[in-house]
Amino acid sequence: MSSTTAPDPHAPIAHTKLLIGGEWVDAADGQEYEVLNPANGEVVTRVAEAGPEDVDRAVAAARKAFNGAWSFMSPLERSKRIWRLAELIEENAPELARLEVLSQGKPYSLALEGDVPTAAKHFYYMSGWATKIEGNTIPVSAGPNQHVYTRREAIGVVAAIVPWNFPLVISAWKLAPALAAGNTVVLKPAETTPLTALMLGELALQAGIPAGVLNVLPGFGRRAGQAMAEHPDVDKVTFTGSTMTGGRIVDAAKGNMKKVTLELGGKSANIIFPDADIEKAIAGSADGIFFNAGQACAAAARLYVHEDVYDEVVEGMAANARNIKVGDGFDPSSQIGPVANSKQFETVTNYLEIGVAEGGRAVTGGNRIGDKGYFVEPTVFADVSPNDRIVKEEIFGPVVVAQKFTSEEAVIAEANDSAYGLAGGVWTGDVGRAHRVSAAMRTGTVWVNTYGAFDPAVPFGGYKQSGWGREMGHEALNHYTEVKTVWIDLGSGN
Ligand code: TXE
Repeated sequence: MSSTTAPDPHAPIAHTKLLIGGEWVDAADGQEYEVLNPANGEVVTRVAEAGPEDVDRAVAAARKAFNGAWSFMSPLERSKRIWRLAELIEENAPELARLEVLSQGKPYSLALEGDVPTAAKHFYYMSGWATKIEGNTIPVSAGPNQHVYTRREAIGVVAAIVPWNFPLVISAWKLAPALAAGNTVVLKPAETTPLTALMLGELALQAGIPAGVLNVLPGFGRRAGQAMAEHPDVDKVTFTGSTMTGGRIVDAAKGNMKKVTLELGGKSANIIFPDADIEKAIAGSADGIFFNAGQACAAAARLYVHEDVYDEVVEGMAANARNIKVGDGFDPSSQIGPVANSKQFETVTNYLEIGVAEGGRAVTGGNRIGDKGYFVEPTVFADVSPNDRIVKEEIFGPVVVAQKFTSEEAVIAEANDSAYGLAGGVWTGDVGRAHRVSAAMRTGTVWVNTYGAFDPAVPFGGYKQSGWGREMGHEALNHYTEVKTVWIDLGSGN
């Protein structure tokens, strides 16, 4: 915990309206909804609820800014303002962290020292790219005196739809490259966690990012989100969330063939070989699943342990789980907070029952904690079978399922036996094995002797049903640009 004074959960919240074209406005139909604190169910505030008419207004504002101020700004100016936004995020870290805890539930220290600086880093990193988006000159064989080159141009108006597990960080994953490439954005935070996105909108204005470049619409997925994905004047949708909703977005985007990138669910396999540093593997694997109460798309949810070290690892994971202090995010001793909303709490507790019904053995955990708020015990299920629902399906809570394996070949087959392909982990002291298994895993990321490491420069995304495209790094930037080919016949000069 940093030395910053403890935040006041009841201090006023500055922004609860929609941000459209640089103005804070009510929803066109006057709708509002309550944001609840997942630690106690209390109403944190009411926010304006965007509907289709507000989406129209926000898209129009984004289009105007795209055709106007933002396009006319030099790459260097754009870069400086994105950099300034990163600085403002750092300068406002305590308030951003407070807002994140209020509606998401995570520990304040984690928000303050993790989420907020991470969000800033994405803007710092991407600000540098704004001045380095280059095309190529291409030698062609089609004839003499042909001059062919490409330009990378902004796509236009981007609809960014984000979830509730890392509201600020995932907004940054999308906004930073979108803005660096010169796009304008309509951002819809998840309905339960709109507060940091709204503050980000305020900070973008303070950073000199022109009105309309970033519009923020709190609202519900089936209403505002759907309207954004369907909107005929949106050029691209970038989405993070469930695979099921990703499918709906693809359908909705078809109308005008929007570009779509999706970062979806996962059920990542984490493999511990007997030649690994077992103590380090246990600590990393526990953090890989219990961090953020298991609400991470890349969570190390399926644990595969070699038979020689299985009992030791399972017991080590259970001991680690038992030691985790679960509590209100504003309690400095809390290491993980509640599950972030009532719907997700029902999902997780339902899976705990399914796990037992399927014959899984809860070595530790398996229950909710208390009867107020959405707290769930960190849970280790052992003796599960490959076809159990708790092994196949994404739980998205602090629940790990452990299985025993006997050979490298067998564990690779089991690890890859998943509809998802987001990430995976390998713990081994054998460098050959590390590379062999990494190459064999059908996932967008493989961590070796570590888990859950991220950096704004490093691409992240899924194989199979875990998504389309990549977040972060230069790869992400490409998803926010169109490639234009310019082909010129230079003539003969005669
Ligand atoms: O997700 P949704 P939910 C997984 C996790 C979780 C499950 C359900 O397994 O249990 O998804 O969570 C917006 N058109 N992940 O229901 O629906 C919605 O408003 C447009 C994994 O909360 O995917 C929110 O902003 N938008 C994940 C966002 O989609 C729509 C993170 C995510 O909500 C929409 C979160 C629609 N028709 C959940 N319907 C990850 N990959 O990290 C909803 N939304």
